[in-house]
Amino acid sequence: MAEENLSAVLYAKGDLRIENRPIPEPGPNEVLLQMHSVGICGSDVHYWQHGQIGDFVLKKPMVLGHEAAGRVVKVGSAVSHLKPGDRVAIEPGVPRDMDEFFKRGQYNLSPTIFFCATPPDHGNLCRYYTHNANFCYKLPDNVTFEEGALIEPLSVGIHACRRAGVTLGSTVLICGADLFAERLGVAKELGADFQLTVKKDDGAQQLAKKVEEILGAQPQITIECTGVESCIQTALYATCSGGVVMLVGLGAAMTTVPLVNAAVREVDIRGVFRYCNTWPMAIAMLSSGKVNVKPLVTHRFPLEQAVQAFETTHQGLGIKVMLKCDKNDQNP
Ligand code: 572
Ligand code: ZN
Repeated sequence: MAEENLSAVLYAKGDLRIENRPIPEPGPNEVLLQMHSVGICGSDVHYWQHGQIGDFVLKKPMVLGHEAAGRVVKVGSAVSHLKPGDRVAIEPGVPRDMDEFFKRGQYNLSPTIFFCATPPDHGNLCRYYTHNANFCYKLPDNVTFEEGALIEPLSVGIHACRRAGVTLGSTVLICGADLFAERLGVAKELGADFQLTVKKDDGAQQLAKKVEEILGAQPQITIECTGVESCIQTALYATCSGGVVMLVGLGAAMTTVPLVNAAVREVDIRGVFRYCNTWPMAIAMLSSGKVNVKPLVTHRFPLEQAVQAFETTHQGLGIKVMLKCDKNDQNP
C-alpha cells in the first residue's frame, strides 16, 4: 500500500479493528479529506456492542464514525466551491435520489439516503475519506475542527428545536438521559436555568407538578431525549395545553403514554429523524459565539487508540470522546 489510511473498521459485534485500507480517489463531485477530529456517537458504540440497530444489521466490515471534520486534500473535477487546504465539517447524510422528500427539502426522510456508519455505508473514522463536496461545509477560521465535528450532534438539537417551534423566550423542558452529576454540571454551565434530578419512584404526574413549580409555569415545549416510558409520560403531563412534545430519544417500539390527556389538551407529539439543512446555521451559531460546545469534549484519543476510546464511551465516562485522526495535528 502506497500511503497508509488507518481506519476503525467494525467486522462484527465486539470486533473493532484498527487497520489500513486504501486511500480512496474522489469522484467528480467529491472531495478527498484528511480527517482531523471524529466524535464517537452512541450509535457507533451500539453497532460495536450489538452489530445492529433495529433493521440496520452489519453484514460486512464497516468503517465507523459520523461526527467529523477534516481538511480538503484533493477535489473532484466538478467541484468549484472547495479547494485543497480548506477546513470543512462533514454532513454525514447525503441523499442518493431526487425523490419527493428531497424536492420538499426533507432529504433526511429519503429512504435511499447514504448515511455514514449506518450499514452498509462506511463512516469516516479514518485518516483519509471521500465525501460528496456539497455536504462538506467550509469552517471559518475561528471554528475549530472539534467544533466542526460537534456540528453533527448539534444538528440533532437544531432540527428538534426547529420542528418543535422553539424561539426566543420559549419555556422548554428537556428530559435528558443523564443523571451523572458531572454531566448535569456541564448542562448548567452551558445554559440550563433549572435542573430536576428524578428519583426511581417519582410518579409522572407528581414530576410534572414539580416541573411547573420550578419553572413557575408549564413548559410550552418538551424535548424528550431519553426514550424511557416514564419520562415520555412525564413529558406529556408536564407540557402546557397547546404545546409540543418532541420525541428525540428512542426507546421501546411500543410504549404506554397518557395519549387522551395529550389529545384533549392539544399537546402535539412530534418526532425527528436526524436532521436536514442545519450545517449553515450551526456554523453561524459557533462562529458568532452564540453557542459553546467546547466544554462537551472531555476525552481525546489518537485514532490508533480507537478501541480504548470506545471503551471509555461505553463506560459512560465523560461526555464527548474525540478521536484525533491526523498524526501531525492532535489539537482541538
Ligand atoms: O447522529 C445521528 C444519529 N442518529 C441516530 C442515532 C445516533 N446518531 N439514530 C437512531 C437510530 N436510527 S435508526 O433509524 N437507524 C439505525 C437508521 O434506527 C437513526 C437515527
Ligand atoms: Zn450520531
